Amino acid sequence: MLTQPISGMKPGTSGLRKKVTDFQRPHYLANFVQSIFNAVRPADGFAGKTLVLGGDGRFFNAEAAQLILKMAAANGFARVLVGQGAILSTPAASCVIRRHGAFGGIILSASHNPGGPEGDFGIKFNAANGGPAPEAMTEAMYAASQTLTEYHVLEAPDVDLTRLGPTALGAMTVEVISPVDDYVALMASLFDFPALRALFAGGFRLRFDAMHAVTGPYARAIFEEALGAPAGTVMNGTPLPDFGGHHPDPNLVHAHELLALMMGPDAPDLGAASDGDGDRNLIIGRGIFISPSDSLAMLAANAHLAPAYAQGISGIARSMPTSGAADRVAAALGVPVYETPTGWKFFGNLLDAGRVTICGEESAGTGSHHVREKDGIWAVLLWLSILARRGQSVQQIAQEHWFTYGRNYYTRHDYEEIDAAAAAQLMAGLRARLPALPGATVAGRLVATADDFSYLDPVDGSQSKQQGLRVVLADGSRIVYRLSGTGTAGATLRVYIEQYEPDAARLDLPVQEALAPLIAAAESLADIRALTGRTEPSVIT
Ligand code: VG1
Ligand code: CO
Repeated sequence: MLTQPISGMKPGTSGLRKKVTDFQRPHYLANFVQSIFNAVRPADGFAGKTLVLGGDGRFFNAEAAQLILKMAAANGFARVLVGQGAILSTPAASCVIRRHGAFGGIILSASHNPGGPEGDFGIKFNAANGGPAPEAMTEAMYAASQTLTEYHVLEAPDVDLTRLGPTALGAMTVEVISPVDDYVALMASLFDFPALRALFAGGFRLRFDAMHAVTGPYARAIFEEALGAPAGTVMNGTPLPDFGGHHPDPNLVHAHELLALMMGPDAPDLGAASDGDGDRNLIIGRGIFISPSDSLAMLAANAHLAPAYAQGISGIARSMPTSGAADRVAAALGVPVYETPTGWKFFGNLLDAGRVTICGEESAGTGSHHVREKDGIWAVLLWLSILARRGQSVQQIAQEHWFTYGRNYYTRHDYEEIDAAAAAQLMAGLRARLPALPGATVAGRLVATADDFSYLDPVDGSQSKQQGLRVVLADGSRIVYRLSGTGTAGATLRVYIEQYEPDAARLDLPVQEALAPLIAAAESLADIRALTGRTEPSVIT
């Protein structure tokens, strides 16, 4: 089929994300899928190769999957493993790619972004290691999209994706697989399921909010069926194409029903939630929210309590804006810590090289070397394992952790959908002022360093520049500014604020209060009000 390049097909932090209405434009999806194939095609083509396909079930998932199957057939793939109903969570897709030795996979998801006809859609490619395409690969896809003149699609009727098993599509085989089986087997190999069954049999109460997104079937199969938690443990467990009209974003704003339950008089022992595509996690104990940065540190410190990590961990990686809480754990364990740019694609090389076992991001993402994506249900299972072995509450574990390591007070303030030009101006202005900042006073403290984060991958030597502006104060406190790479309208400014508190008497302050001077400084340093017209952030996490 002849076509013409379409502008703007530049993958961001996690794949190409646009409005559903963009993806519905003539040739749009086909152009991008062909650009992926052109960018990753080996010299000898796709003969004999297997592709994995699935998505988070959002609006347009089913139509997109049918087109991609016909394009995979016309591009010469031998086989596509597709989740039943074209469903696969992001971590499950990573698991299936690895278990079946696939060439790679296509995941249809815009993660935590809202869905429905007016919502967002997205598409990402994962390589043979199960991880998100590295930057060089996404750059090649973008380049391919800019010179595309034709795409290949087989003329054929739609494939029935409701029935498990193989179907021929041209010379290719479409194998419909259970979206959950491989993933459940992997989880059972990492964790002590009998011990977790005993935990629930003893009356432990979990509430898992699937937010009407992809994790519902996975959570039911694992928590309710395999581990014997009572029916109703999983709430909002039926995936809906528009997520019930909500943002499937597991944070304190969008998971407010769960938050209210966990702060109430009859709170369960553990509250958790995941996002649209199942790679994020929110952890709330009875009466206490655990920030994702703290959760990463606490999981790393206690990972040895689960069978998969009983021999210890080789290292920890965290994205640059993620708090330094995990660094203190790494130091205590005597293992290295790596600071990478935002986005899971930067962890792949470190995991493949065995340099790290546990990775995490402040945006509610944690994972390990078991797959090459962050993994929401995995994080809940590791928390459950720790709670089972330690026999303490989430609150006790958090307090002991802070007592041992000190506490990294942390918050992120997001200014969503601001004018893109104003956002660029704000960042450029601040970037230009960075060299003059060291030695100046901010929030009553001296600025120690100020820079634009750049990352040199220690495994393949690739470099990624302009990954966030950081202002570090003499006491180690930090303010970080960066623009989101996952939005579909305007620009989103993220401001990350962190302060370390070693004083045992000051470990239980309200977070926004503990950080108030830094929050005020972050606003004035970047002139946020004047440049964006916003007097307050749209979301605080
Ligand atoms: C955000 C988060 C980042 C995460 C990415 C994808 O990116 O900050 O940590 O890896 O989303 O997560 P950005 O560029 O908007 O800050 V998901 O769950 O959307 O696949
Ligand atoms: Co996600």
